[in-house]
Amino acid sequence: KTLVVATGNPGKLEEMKAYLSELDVELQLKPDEIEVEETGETFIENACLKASEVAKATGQWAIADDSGLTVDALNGAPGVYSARYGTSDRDRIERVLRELGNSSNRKAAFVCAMAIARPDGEIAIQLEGVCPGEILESPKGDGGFGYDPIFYVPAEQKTFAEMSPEQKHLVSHRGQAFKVLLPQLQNLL
Ligand code: ITT
Repeated sequence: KTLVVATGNPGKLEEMKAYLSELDVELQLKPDEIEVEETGETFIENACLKASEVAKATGQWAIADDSGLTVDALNGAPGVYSARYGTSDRDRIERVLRELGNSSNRKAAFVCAMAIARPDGEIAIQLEGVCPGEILESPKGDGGFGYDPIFYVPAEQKTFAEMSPEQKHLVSHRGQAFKVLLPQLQNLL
C-alpha cells in the first residue's frame, strides 16, 4: 500500500519517515500544491483535517501530524498556533521566551496529534502523544528542529536539541504517538 505523508515541515517529515520505515508501506510526499487550511481549534481536529483533505486530493491513504508546544504560564500558548507564532524557528523561540519573561513557572508540554485517513477521506485512526517538560531561559543544543532548543526534559537532563534522533524518539510526543499508532496502522494496511 501507499501512504501519503501530509506535511510540509522538513523536520517533522524526517522524523515521520524514520518511524514509518518499520512498516511495509510505500511512502509518498504530499504534492506542494495541496495546501490545507488549519481551521481547527484542537491538535486532533487539525490532524484530521490535513489527513482527510490530502487523502481525498490524492486518492491514497494519508497520515498527518499536528503538533505544538503548550506553555502553562501562557495559558497553553502557542498551542495550535505554534507554527504561526513567527516566521522562522528563531522568531518563534524568541517570542515564547519574551512572553514567558522571568516567570518562575516554566512548565510546558509538547503535543502530537496523528491522524490516518482512508482514500475517501474518512478518518481511520486518531490519537495523541504528549511529552512534559520545561522551557529554558535560553536555547541549548543544535539538533532537531522548531522549538527543540528551549524544550528541556528533566528526566533526561537534556533539551530535545541536545538529544540524538534515537533518544528524542524514545521520549518525544511524536515517539509516544507512533508507539501506539504503528501496531494499529500495521493491522489496517
Ligand atoms: P504541516 O502542517 O505541514 O505538517 P507545520 O509546521 O505547519 O507543518 P504544525 O501546524 O503541526 O505543522 O505546527 C507545528 C509547530 O510546532 C511547528 O512550528 C513546529 O516547528 C513545532 N513542532 C512540532 N513538533 C516539534 C518537535 O518535535 N520539536 C520542535 N518543534 C516542534
